[in-house]
Amino acid sequence: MRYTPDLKWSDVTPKANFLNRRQLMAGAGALALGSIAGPALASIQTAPSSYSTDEEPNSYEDATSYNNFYEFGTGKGDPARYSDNLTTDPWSVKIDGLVDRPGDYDLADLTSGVTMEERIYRFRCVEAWAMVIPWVGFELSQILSRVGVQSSAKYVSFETLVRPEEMPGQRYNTLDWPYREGLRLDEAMHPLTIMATGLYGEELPNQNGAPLRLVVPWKYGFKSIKSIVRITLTSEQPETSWNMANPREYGFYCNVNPEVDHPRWSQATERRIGGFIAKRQPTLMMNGYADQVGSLYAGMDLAKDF
Ligand SMILES: Nc1nc2c(c(=O)[nH]1)N[C@H]1C(S)=C(S)[C@@H](COP(=O)(O)O)O[C@H]1N2
Ligand SMILES: [Mo]
Repeated sequence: MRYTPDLKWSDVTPKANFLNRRQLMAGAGALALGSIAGPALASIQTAPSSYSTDEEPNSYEDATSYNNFYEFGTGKGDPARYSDNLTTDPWSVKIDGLVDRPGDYDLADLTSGVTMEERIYRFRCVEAWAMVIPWVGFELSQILSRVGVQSSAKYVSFETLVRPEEMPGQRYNTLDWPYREGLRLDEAMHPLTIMATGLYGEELPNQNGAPLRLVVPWKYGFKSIKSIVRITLTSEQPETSWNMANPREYGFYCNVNPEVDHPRWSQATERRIGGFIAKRQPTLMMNGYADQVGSLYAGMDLAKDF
């Protein structure tokens, strides 16, 4: 894990602002990046952030064909197979609750002017497999600061789109839709918490949560909610889909922790998805991000607050 807190993103790369294609086309960003035109639209120019892991990323194929996105079915191949019809443009995100400027924000407005970066994060599913993925996105704190979080806010909750016509998995009650997730405000404001709009320098494919999804690299994958349409600031701990479905197996925090097993299987080791590396390896505390985020949980009993 490479992490240098006093080294800013702008120090390691001269290209501080990376915009996705949607932003380029939206115009707001196009002015700032006037020299980028034509063929450059086909890919987003990025360089790894100082927050990135230096582990070898998985292939694009792994990251886009082996997914969890129950709105499209419960099989790992279902999201790639059944998400083609999802309309992600236009897209608007309702931001409400304890904020100064609540409203329905068009995605292009919401992301215009934010600093986009590429970050290579370890990603660890509760089912004990892991991948390393180069995400394109921005720190969630950037948009939270913009809408003005009120001092009474303690948590952030997120909801996924409900559109059974385009999300065939939502025709079944596998979960109580919408998919919901939540973070404590300090977790949400942490610089490792990003909203991703792309991966591998490309716009996010639908199966990975287009056009906007959360990525919280020290927590089990299910916290990283996809295709977000609502962000609510609350004073009470919000309900989360997996906790509602099975509170014994899924708590609110869901920090990757080799010492706290899932009731039905061990979390001590994990399997890296991809190619020939099928060997199990030890799970790292907080998925390898303990130095950065461990202090958020000082004094808490992580066996109780799992
Ligand atoms: N809306 C929604 N978000 C979701 C899920 C889901 O079923 N629905 N699955 C979660 C789980 S369990 C994991 S492991 C990750 C998988 O992200 P990926 O497919 O991009 O690797 O998405 C998370 N976000
Ligand atoms: Mo997961």
